[in-house]
Amino acid sequence: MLEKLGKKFKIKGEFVNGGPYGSGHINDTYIATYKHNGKSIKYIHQRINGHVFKEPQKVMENVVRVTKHLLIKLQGNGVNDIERSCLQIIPSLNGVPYFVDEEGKYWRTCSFIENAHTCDIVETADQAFAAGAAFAQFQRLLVDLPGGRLHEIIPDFHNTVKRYRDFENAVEVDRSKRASLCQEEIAFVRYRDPIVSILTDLMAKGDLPERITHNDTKLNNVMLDDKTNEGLCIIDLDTVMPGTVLYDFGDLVRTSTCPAAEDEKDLSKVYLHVSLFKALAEGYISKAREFLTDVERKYLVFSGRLITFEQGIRFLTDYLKGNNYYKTKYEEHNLDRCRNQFKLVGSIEEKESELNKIIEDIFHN
Ligand code: ADP
Ligand code: GN1
Ligand code: MG
Repeated sequence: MLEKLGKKFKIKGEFVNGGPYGSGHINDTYIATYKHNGKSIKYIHQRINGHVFKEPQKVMENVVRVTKHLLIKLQGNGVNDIERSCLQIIPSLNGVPYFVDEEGKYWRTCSFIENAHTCDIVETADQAFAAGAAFAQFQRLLVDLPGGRLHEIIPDFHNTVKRYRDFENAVEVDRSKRASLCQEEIAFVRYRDPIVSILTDLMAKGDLPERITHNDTKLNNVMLDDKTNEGLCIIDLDTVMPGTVLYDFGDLVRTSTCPAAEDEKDLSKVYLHVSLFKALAEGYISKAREFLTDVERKYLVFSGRLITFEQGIRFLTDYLKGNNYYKTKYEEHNLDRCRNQFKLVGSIEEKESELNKIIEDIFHN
């Protein structure tokens, strides 16, 4: 299958082997190795999830605009490892950045970034720092993207009010007859109803600027250099679109400060680790200091709490609706993920004033 697929893209050389790759929840990712002029060259092929991304052409339009701009900026900044610092999209034989198969599914291909890795679970403060710095740099480089507004790939993607409404709707419909099994989690959500509109209200009032944001800043969406462990390249650009930088910082807090997997069932392992948070914030602010407004600064810690809460709501909603959105390995997987996220929300809430103090100290140093 991969060999046949590879022939649809401008790939040089002979197919050697390939297979499934990565641990994402949405798209299907494959790695393929080719031999060209005696050298081994790898590529990533991805089948875009058509259920989640209704207009894959628009996804790829955004990705191409963003990667082209990043490339120019990196060149201008004198970065020497440009090929490994920005995703390189390989066009299809027709010259477009995707190929549509006989089932109507969209595929894309990019160069494989060598000598780099992603982490599913944060292990060291250096990793948290690197992720924070890399995503802030990504936001910074996109501040002057020319052309019109990017496509809003998934409208209301981080609109927590809308996510809350979807959740209430799923409870009411109770399609899979599961609401009775998660009364505690439902109560957890409802108790926090007052916080859901805080960021959307600030955006609506114009107090939070709209910027180009990544919107899926999971730790495993940044490639770290094998040698230096520094952030090298931001990947998974499907949801790059207009948003607030707080969505990105919030998702970094969610995934880079807790030393356990997102689906860890032993909740004693799930908590916000303060020194990881400090490293993440230092990394992020080291590159974002110059463009963050006072309001953005003020809500950094809150964004971690809100985006983690929103993610828990999303997992719970998917569980209630019968697991149609995220890939799952077993029936209760989304419920376990939700419980995990809610445990982390509680931990962030407990430490909120300490974390705000850390942020203030970083800005004053
Ligand atoms: P998903 O949307 O499913 O999360 P990603 O684009 O994040 O898909 O890819 C899944 C994983 O594949 C990543 O976490 C990373 O480890 C690996 N990966 C993706 N793109 C590349 C690349 N260009 N070079 C090397 N590894 C990659
Ligand atoms: C999905 O594709 P992946 O695994 O990087 C999801 C994110 C969630 C994340 C939770 C398009 O990201 O929004 O935060 O799972 N992506 C989409 O792990 O919904
Ligand atoms: Mg990913």
